[in-house]
Amino acid sequence: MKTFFSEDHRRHFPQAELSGGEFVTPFERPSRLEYVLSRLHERGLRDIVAPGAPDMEAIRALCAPDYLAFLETAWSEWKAAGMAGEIIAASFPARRMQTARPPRNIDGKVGYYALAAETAMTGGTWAAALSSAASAQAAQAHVAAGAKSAFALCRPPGHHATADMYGGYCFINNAALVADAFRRDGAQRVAVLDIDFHHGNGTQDIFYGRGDVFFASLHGAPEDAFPYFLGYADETGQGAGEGANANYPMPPGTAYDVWFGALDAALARIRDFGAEALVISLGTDAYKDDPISFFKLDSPDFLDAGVRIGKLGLPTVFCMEGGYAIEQVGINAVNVLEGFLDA
Ligand code: OKP
Ligand code: ZN
Repeated sequence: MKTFFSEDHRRHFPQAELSGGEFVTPFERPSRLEYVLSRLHERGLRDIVAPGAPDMEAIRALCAPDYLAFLETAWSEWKAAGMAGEIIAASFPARRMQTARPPRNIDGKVGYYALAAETAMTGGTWAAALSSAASAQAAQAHVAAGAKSAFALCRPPGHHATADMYGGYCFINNAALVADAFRRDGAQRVAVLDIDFHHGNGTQDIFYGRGDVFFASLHGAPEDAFPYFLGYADETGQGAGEGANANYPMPPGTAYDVWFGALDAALARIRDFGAEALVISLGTDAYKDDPISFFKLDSPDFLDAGVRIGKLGLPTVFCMEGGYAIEQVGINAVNVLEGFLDA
């Protein structure tokens, strides 16, 4: 399996994440990918290439134009307004406020386009987000050209980003770009399976009204876990998308004996849907020692999950999402890939 990876991810490294009322070094940090790269090498998956330039037309087809303009100019506007620190959202359009009109003031705009406050932006964030999207696009092109699978080693991750909001460490929804590209390349039906610990609210939102892309997510229940306001089991899609969304929320302490049942249920739905291509949002934060999550998967469980996914036999693109038990991120992510290849 070929890996697509851009060094430009390093251009996104804010110093601060708002966590528990204090600023901490972000959990989502560049060193995460070092562990994945070293594990890929260790396991002989050494075909690692840099993507070309991002396909901006496809990104513009996915995202709102005003949102993309915001991401591109946010840092210069923030600096021009005399802000001393990194970009952090503080004011949000909450219940019964105006949600259709972005303010002119950059502090207001940041809150308008953010879905949460933990995620800081800096001068390199836009370039890094584009490089992450480019890795996803290159992995998809590789599979569309006939490869059975590919790994997009994306950073920053993407599954919390909607067409018009950033947050949860995500700016551009890489998995959604891949799904849309498969559709454009001729797949009639595509599935996105999100095994990151957190609900893929962005991906769900993007495809909620569409019947051509099935979305399934296994995650910490919204009552207990970020992103808190989406991811319930009764969210099944709407309009043409009715029946094409499946959520598997699970409680604190969930281990593999329960988790794999949800995985098998999601895979059965994907098979029944008739998907011709598969996108995996590959987070490893369901791991037992993840510092911000509450599932109890062990490293061998990721290998088994990969086998189950591989048994679908679909052309598959893996997009890296979360995973913050840094030293195990590589083992767990590559375990999924190896299980898939051995299926
Ligand atoms: C992104 B991905 C830490 C709370 C963190 C945001 C989590 C974003 C997860 N005190 N809340 O899905 O792995
Ligand atoms: Zn996550």
